[in-house]
Amino acid sequence: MIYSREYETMAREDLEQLQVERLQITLNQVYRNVKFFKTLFDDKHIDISEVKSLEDLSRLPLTTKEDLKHSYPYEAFAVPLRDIVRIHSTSGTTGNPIVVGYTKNDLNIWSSLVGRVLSSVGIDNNHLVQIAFDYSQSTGGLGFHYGAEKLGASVIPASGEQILKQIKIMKDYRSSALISTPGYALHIASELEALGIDPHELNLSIGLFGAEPWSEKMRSEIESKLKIKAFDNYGLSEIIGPGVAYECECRCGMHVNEDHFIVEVINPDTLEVLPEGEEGELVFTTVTKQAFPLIRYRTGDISKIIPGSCDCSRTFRRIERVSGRIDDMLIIDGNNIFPSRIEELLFEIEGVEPHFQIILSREKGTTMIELKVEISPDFFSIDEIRRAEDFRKKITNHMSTRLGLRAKITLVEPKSIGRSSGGKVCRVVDLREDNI
Ligand code: DLL
Repeated sequence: MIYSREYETMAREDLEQLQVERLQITLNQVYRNVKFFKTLFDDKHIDISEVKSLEDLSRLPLTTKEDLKHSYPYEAFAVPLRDIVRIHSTSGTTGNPIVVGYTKNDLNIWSSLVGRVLSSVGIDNNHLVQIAFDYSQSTGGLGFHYGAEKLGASVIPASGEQILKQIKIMKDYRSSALISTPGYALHIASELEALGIDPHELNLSIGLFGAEPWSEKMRSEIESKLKIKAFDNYGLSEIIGPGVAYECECRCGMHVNEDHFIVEVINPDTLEVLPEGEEGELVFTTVTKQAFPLIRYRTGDISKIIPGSCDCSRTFRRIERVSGRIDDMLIIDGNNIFPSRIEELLFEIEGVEPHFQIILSREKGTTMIELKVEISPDFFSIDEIRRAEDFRKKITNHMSTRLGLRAKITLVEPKSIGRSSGGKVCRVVDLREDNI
């Protein structure tokens, strides 16, 4: 089903004209209202009135996560705080998060864009939609909630619930669609198996998954274990949250909501714009956002624009499933974690050597995290086991309270974590077979 047929199937020429007009408005808005963009454009001698076509976009400077962190909390907002009605933030970045604001109009657009995502996989007002995304600062829970309500679906906000409660809700309320990370869907599947519940006893038919990388292999596994059809969707908080790109029933790439976001793919080293079909880093420019507009934002996500058109009749271009990151950001159950942040936190604890290793594996669909930490030889005598246990708990608490990272902490002897010939510790060992 096509939610906004007028836009989603617009002739390319008209769409591109609309993009240029909206881009020009956005450029004026950021130049006038966001000090960061004014300084950036002035420093690079950019005259925004000379941006007259989509090709001109590539002459504008790129924006990075790092740039936005310096605008903490509200410096990058393009409207006064009195016009902001919702605030979310990113997780996992070093130091301060990136705070993203929404005006009433932004929220309206956001829920329509999520409405498109849901409609494209067949969700409508006959569906009972169980949302298992976090409803707090991250954008997944509330983003999908408002989109599903806008469609008139019956929404079950189930995010905070334990897995057994999720399953009880799924069974008793007869949920027909599950919205979560793909990892969580696998976790539910394993738990159903353990409980001896046949998925045919459920009413579930559609799964809409995103917020973390997954593979075709994982899609097949989820589909066969839950007896559903599973779809991918992509988004990031800085751009809007979920609602940036979505699979349709053809499942051959994700359509970008191009009337609101201009997509480019760049070579992350040379920063050159790449042609369709070539893999590189996704870059987005928002063209309708009021509170938090972004120009040429580097996502760090690797993908490509798929050439050609789609059988579904949508004219929005498609991006391929995200195949990885250009940086070392880890996505664990939908949460973004940078190893550099773990390092920073470990340094705050006296007795920790600057060498650690993160080991990721999957158990019953859930990501298990082990953090191996080398301890200083001067810090423990051989008999101090109790002290070592307290120390382990201290690291466990530090990671959990400061980063939300629930990891098994293993203390290891100095120099016991493998080094490369250059002496570098391999920071991440990812044993999750289906993770890309
Ligand atoms: O993950 C927004 C979202 C929520 C999208 C629910 C889809 C569903 P952030 O927490 O800011 O926002 O994380 C954004 O997650 O840059 C990607 O690296 C990764 N990501 C999101 N969707 C996908 C996907 C939300 N379908 C970061 N496949 C992005 C692979 C994804 N990676």
